[in-house]
Amino acid sequence: MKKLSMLLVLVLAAILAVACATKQAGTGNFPGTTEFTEKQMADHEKMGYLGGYHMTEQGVDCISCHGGTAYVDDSEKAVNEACVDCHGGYADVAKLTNATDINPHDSHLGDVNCTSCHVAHAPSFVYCNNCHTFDELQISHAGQKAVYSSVNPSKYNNAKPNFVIQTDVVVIGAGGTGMVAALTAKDAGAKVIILEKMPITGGNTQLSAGGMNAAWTRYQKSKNIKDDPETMYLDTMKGGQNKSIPELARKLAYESDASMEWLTKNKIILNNPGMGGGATNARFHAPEGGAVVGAYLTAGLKRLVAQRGIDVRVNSKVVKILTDNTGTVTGVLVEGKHSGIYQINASSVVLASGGFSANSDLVVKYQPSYKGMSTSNQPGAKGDGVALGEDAGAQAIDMEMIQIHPTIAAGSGILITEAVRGRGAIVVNHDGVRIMDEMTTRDKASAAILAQKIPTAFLILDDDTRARLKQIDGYFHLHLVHQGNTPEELAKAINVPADELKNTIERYNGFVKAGEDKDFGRKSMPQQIGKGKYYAIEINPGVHYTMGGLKINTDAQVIGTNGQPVKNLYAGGEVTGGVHGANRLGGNSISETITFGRTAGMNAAKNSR
Ligand code: MEZ
Repeated sequence: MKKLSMLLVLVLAAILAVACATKQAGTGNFPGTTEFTEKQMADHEKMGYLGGYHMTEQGVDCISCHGGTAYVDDSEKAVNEACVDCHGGYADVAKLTNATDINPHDSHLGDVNCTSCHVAHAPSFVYCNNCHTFDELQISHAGQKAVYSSVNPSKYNNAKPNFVIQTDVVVIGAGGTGMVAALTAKDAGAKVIILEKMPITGGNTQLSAGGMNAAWTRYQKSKNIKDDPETMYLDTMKGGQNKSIPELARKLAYESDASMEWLTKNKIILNNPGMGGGATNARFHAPEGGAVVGAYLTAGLKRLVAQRGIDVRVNSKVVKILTDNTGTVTGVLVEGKHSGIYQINASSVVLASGGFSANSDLVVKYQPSYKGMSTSNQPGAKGDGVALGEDAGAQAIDMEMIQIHPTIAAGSGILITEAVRGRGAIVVNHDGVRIMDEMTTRDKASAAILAQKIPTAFLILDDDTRARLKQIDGYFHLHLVHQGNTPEELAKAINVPADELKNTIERYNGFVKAGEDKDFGRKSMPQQIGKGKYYAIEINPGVHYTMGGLKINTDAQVIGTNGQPVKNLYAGGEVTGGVHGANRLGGNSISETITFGRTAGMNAAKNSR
């Protein structure tokens, strides 16, 4: 009997080893190249990787996680389904892990792949800490956090793809612009594949805080806010120091209401317009109650993408845009996490891969004085799209035009939305003195902070401002807010002179009452400061947005170095240059995402017919 069970164990072990080690033909488009020998699995256990732990400590075999073969697709769908089968979904796991008030299973990223953090055959890491600094978040089987590199297309000049597939439209990047482009192309009848190099979708759009600029919308009308596209266009030009390409800025403004209607039709409701920096009218639209826009918007877009059954591939990095000998784009080369290099032939390619704020080498190359600054961006914002586009013959413009946002929470990458100022906060320095018109443009607000002896400052607000903007609750949740029952108590909490802070608040309240800011000429002063408690958030400027990028025309066609459109290549969003000139207005990025995403998707689909 003992011998029989020994034999059974050996047979099972042999089956398991074969299952893990055999390179499978796979199904669908991915042959799958992941293979681990028994010895490697034992090493993974020794090195503390999750896969080895599951196998040796928990008795879980490869088949249970990999769904019957060693084949793993790049998006790791089957593996993630297996995680959820055993451990439950996000909501279930959130309940088990709410030991701290910051719960990564209940985050603005939504239901992302478990394997974004819990990695089986390499060290795990807390993905949130790419942007946050949550020292208290621990994860088992952890190692260093992942390092994301930028792409070098010329390295792939002679690369041989493992296999080739075909589609109508390839979209590079699954942030807001990419998802909008893909949805529009799909609705126009095209077969679409979205490629995303990161393990999660959402891109920078997911982190976007304040809102979307749009002029003369149904939501403004319902609140009797007067506005018009021409004023939005003029504000955009002025804010960008008149360096925008006028027809692109004009398109942004004149199509903004149609973009808002597109969102409304798709049940994404941004019905809360407020003031944004550099805007003449309240056109900075947030969701209900002033909730954070990015998480809400991307959740809606992800839902639509899933409903349409669009093929979204994460962990899939485009390493080269392919062209024929006339310079016409014919497709892309992809490096899949598991499938290796493969080729997609496509009639149209849309670049929607974002900017380069998270590529400090590139930022410093164009703006040496930004060395060492934090960024509000997700770690994948490396400027791959510009590198890929230039390699395919496109023209990059305005690369030195890089925006720093004045209010990044000090010591972190967390953006404190400018809507906090729009809803009533003021900015003081470490002497407790106001230093700017808080509603000025970002370049000027950042310069005012950087000119201080200590180059950080404090947003000062009260319970009234808090009540007007739901997302402020999030800053409390992240432990970013100091508080006091009086100005003096608050001054003590942030170590600024109490008399000065009290005088500053009283003086500002006098300006609000008189309707005139005698110190800085601030126009929009919604209310006095003094209801309920007093709050302060320490902030400093950080790299936020890259205005430069690939040149496009109003049809979202990418322009080549010869001044002509690169055939079959489209782009939208932060990967492009020319819409915002030297300085983008807050709220114009989401507007650009929807408007240019739709144009790129529509024209890419038409071109593929
Ligand atoms: O458009 C932005 O970058 C934006 C609105 C940021 C913010 O302050 O909320």
